[in-house]
Amino acid sequence: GVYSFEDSPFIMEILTELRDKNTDSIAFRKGLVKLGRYMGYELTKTMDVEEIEVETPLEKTRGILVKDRRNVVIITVLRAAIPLMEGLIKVFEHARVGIVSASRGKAPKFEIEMNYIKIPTVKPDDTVIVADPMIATGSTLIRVLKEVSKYGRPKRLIILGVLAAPEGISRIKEAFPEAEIFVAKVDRELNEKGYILPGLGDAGDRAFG
Ligand code: HSX
Repeated sequence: GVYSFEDSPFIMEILTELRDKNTDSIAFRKGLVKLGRYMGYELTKTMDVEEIEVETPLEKTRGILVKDRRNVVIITVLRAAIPLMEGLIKVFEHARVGIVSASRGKAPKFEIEMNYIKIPTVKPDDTVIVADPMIATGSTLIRVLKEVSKYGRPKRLIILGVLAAPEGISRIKEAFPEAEIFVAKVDRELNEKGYILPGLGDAGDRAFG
């Protein structure tokens, strides 16, 4: 399924700041880091937990361990996902991290070029989180997911983005039905250049200049 965080006022406020064309790159990067952290926190609510016993200085009591939090692989799609990853790592501090570069060519073909791929082995109890702020046509992520699937089959395959266009979501769901897509918001549409509307512009340019 697709999960959006439209019912979270704080996440929506950060998204609003990212959309604002007057937000400079310092604030834009900080906003992406925050979204990584808070959306990562929301993700933990969907993870398996284990009941454990804990000893306080006074007595024994029961506690929990978010088991899946320890088995996370984050795949960072250069370059806009770097700040998002930084935020995610604050929640998933044990994460192994894969880095891939993928850039989309111009309309109408939108061909994807991948020059750098470094992905750790994916184990059966891993949760793979592929981070890319913008899911427009979905071509980038489909290409990345094809690559990631060569490294092993995870327990869960999660895509974490900020904005997605409906077109991109349906293409990804068709190619990878097992993928769970988490985005701050699903936006209205794509324009003919493949930009999300209303969107926030080019996330890489806005974050890094
Ligand atoms: C932007 O374009 C994003 O960060 C993604 O990597 C990509 C999304 O476009 P698409 O492949 O979904 O159309 O640079």
